[in-house]
Amino acid sequence: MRKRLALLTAAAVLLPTAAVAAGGGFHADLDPVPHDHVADGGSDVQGHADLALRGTRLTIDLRATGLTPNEPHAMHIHGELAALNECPDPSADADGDGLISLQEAAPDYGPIDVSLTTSGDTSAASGLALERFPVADAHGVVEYHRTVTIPKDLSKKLGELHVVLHGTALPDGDDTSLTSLFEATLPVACGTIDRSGGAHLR
Ligand SMILES: [Cu+2]
Repeated sequence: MRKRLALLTAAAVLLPTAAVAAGGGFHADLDPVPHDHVADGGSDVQGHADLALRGTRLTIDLRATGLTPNEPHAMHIHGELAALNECPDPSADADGDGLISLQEAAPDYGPIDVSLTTSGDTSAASGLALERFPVADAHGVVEYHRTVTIPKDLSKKLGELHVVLHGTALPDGDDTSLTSLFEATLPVACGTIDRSGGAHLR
């Protein structure tokens, strides 16, 4: 009996290490994608995502502020090995309009891998399913919690990918709602997914 108890204790001590090997905890600090502040109406989206991976089950806890209130915001995990897999810097503004568009940012952070929708499909096919993305509250805050299944090859690369939030109402007449696909897809915040320390595991 005493021997079994000792084994159980040893297993409990070893478990956190095993969890790291099989997946583990990740996080991403979401910072504004650098736009010209006149061009984007002073968008300043910041946030944080905790990601817990167990096999191919990924639990995402995300909170972001500064989003266009009462509007849906597309959120994705982006990246591929062929892309640079970094958040875009001001040099990504190829056409010089002061905004880094979806197309201009793609070479930096790569294509959509996971769509952080609130229900249903989470593949790249749902990348623009705005009716299933979280809607910012009246204060521009999005809180998101969901566990999704991701492709196995992606689960192995999670620590090389990015979380990107999209959508801002530009100061162009109707500056309180997303009136075009350009506005709905404009990347507003990006964060590198990094492996968390053991303290973040749960
Ligand atoms: Cu995206």
